[in-house]
Amino acid sequence: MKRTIVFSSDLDDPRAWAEAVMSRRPDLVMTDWREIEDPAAVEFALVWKPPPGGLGRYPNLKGIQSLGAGINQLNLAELPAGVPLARLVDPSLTETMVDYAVAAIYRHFRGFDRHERQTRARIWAYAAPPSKGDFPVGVMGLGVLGSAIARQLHDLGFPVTGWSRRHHDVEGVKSFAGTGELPDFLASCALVINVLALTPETAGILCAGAFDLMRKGAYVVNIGRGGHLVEPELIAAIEAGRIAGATLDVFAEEPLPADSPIYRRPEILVTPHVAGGIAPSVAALAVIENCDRALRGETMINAVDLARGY
Ligand code: NDP
Ligand code: OXD
Repeated sequence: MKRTIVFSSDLDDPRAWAEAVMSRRPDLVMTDWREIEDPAAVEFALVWKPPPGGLGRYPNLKGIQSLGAGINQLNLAELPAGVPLARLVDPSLTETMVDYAVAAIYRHFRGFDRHERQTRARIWAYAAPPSKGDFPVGVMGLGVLGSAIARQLHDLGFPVTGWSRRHHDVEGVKSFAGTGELPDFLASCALVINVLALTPETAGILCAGAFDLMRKGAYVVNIGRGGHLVEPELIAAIEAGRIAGATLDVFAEEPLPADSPIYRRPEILVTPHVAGGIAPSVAALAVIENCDRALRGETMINAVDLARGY
């Protein structure tokens, strides 16, 4: 008998996912939520966001796999009680996040953001190329993605620091941890890139108080979640000259509304939540592994600790 996985996402391609999973495992059937005929047959869910009405409509659900590394797109309070949730850790996602981080950081480091504005204004302003040694980068969050980004930046020759809940041992990266060490971490960076998990403790962490602690003229890159950033306080810090510019991939409201003041700041580059990408053909392996585990009643890999929030 085939075991049924329900698929639900308004961003990802259901056919590509069904092909990636079912070509490897003919004993599994992955079906878009709109085409499920018997909700009681569904035992596993692969979701970016749950279908309308929620996942409670599947009485025999044994596991939920997020279609992202983060889980904040899901309303945890509305998930069926007692059904375990796992987040996605996948090499294709890590690679795209590292690439995005490096591209965004180099753009600020080499002043391409400034040169773009000068180009439009027909200004020729020579400035000697900066030295990496004078451009320490701080990575907020040294989890799966943050440590991969920090490692890559170190290999490229940037001085790198990292901040997380606990200390982490990443080669060449000075690790800070906890709220007590946050001020020293922030003061150490010419650019801060955020890739924290969003929890009640980290919500709003990129705020006026944090910008005041950073070096004058520092840059901010946010690829974590929109809820980490207090958007009006970033705009105020840019207007005051404290923060020189920002690259933002995630927003409190997505899509970012067309009348958002963020669009009016030339120092801010907006990308539409594209930092990380998941290749179904690669990530299907992790999904199948977790499906098997959930169906056997075993703990899924990268299971979310709901009490901790990530
Ligand atoms: P991990 O769970 O591996 O890492 C989360 C990090 O957050 C850990 O380092 C953790 O600390 C830290 N953290 C959590 N709470 C606190 C706290 N209170 N104080 C300090 N640090 C804290 O997740 P990933 O690295 O896989 O993903 C990180 C986030 O990136 C996701 O949650 C998601 O929101 C975002 N993301 C965005 C994408 C995009 O396209 N923009 C794509 C993919 C992910 P510790 O290590 O000590 O536990
Ligand atoms: C994720 C994301 O969490 O794409 O994976 O935001």
